[in-house]
Amino acid sequence: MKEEGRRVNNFKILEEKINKKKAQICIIGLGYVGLPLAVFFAKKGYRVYGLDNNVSRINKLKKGKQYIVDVDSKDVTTLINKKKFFPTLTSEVLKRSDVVIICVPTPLRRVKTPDISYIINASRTIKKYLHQGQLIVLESTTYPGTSREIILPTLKQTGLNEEEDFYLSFSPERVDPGNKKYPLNKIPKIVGGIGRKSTELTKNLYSKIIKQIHPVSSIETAETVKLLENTFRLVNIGLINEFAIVAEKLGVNVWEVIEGAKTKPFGFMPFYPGPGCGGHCLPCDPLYLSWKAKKLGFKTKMIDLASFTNHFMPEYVVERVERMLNKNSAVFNKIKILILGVTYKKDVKDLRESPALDIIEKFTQKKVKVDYSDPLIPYLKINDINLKSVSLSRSNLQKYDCVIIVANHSSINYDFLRKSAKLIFDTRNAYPKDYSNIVRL
Ligand code: SAJ
Repeated sequence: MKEEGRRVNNFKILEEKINKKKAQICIIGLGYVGLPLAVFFAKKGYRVYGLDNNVSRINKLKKGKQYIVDVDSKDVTTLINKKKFFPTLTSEVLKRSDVVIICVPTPLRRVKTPDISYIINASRTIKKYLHQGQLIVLESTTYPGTSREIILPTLKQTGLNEEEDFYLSFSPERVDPGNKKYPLNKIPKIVGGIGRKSTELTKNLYSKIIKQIHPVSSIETAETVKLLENTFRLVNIGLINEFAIVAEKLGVNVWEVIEGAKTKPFGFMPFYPGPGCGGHCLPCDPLYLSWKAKKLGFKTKMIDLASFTNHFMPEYVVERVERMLNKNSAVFNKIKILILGVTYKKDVKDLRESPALDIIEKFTQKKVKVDYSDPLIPYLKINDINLKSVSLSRSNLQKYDCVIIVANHSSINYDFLRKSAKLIFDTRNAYPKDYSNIVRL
């Protein structure tokens, strides 16, 4: 077939496969982003390969075990039995895949610089099997330029060309773990291709499972949209955390202040103070932007300042508790503390960057006896500290000089807790009303 003919054909062939649900899709990375995406496409009738290098994950999926809060393991089993979803460890499936969606982690290195090694490895694996008419989509949050500067050159080493032989787009994931109001298919999707055809094909693909698709003019624009979203959250969380510190000095209830400000029908969006900012996204993603900006000769300040403030909150929590207990003339290293809820946010079984871990470490460094209780986390290992979740019985609660609410899980019986604990430091406004034995952040 002539060069031109083949290239026009690639676009039409793939478009038709997508429309007829004949396109075979491979999702690389079956985490909180990749697994829900795989399930949605498979439920729509596509044949989906789930490629992950984590043996226990693949085994769990094959045994119908759940490990992602937003995915029902029964769905996975049904889709596997219907031969629509194939969890696999072997990258050979890429040979048969018309669409490849990369959903791998993009963490930070110890020195707080981007670690895109997972994206690089995925690109090299895809390159081995890259063929005519394939669409590659990156969903992992990363710095603007990653697709064009890292993925594209890797794929072009095959001698194939973008927009003719293969297609390449960025479409940021927007999953909010545990948010039942906004499942994946109800969250508008940003798509930006390396060229017009890539954007078109990606828009068509996602429109099969998501109502609202928002195409943008370039792949860098799509990468940057995502970073604006998370930087916006990080900076506002930093702002309200600093506000909480000032409010305490002013002797006003910051939660009441926020409720008051929320009555303004325009120009205000509520954020809430807390013991810190955890999760695998917000503490990390914005630093991808500040890193790239610095490379381009501009030192950002807001992101770094917000990160600093958020990272200070665990220390602030310890200092507040110290002050509270000193008032009761407790000798600090004789007291016992219970941390209630150790995950990075309520009702999500995830410890990554959780402020509770910093709080436990800081108390331990002060030689304070600290335990934790969390219905989602039976055991906890922090460096050489090994802890087991304490049950919330009245006799147990009575043993602690202070209970600190760090993750306000919905399953906790807060009325029982209030009536059983000597003193509660509530960092999440779990108790909107005042009680004599409860102090708020
Ligand atoms: N937090 C506060 N105050 C707030 C909001 C959050 O202290 O007002 C804390 C939380 O307790 C948590 C951390 O910040 O420790 C992050 O919480 P989050 O819900 O903002 O972040 P994630 O990582 O669970 O999910 C977010 C998504 N969240 C929302 O949009 C509500 C969204 O930004 C992304 O889809 C996702 O990160 C991602 O993957 O980037």
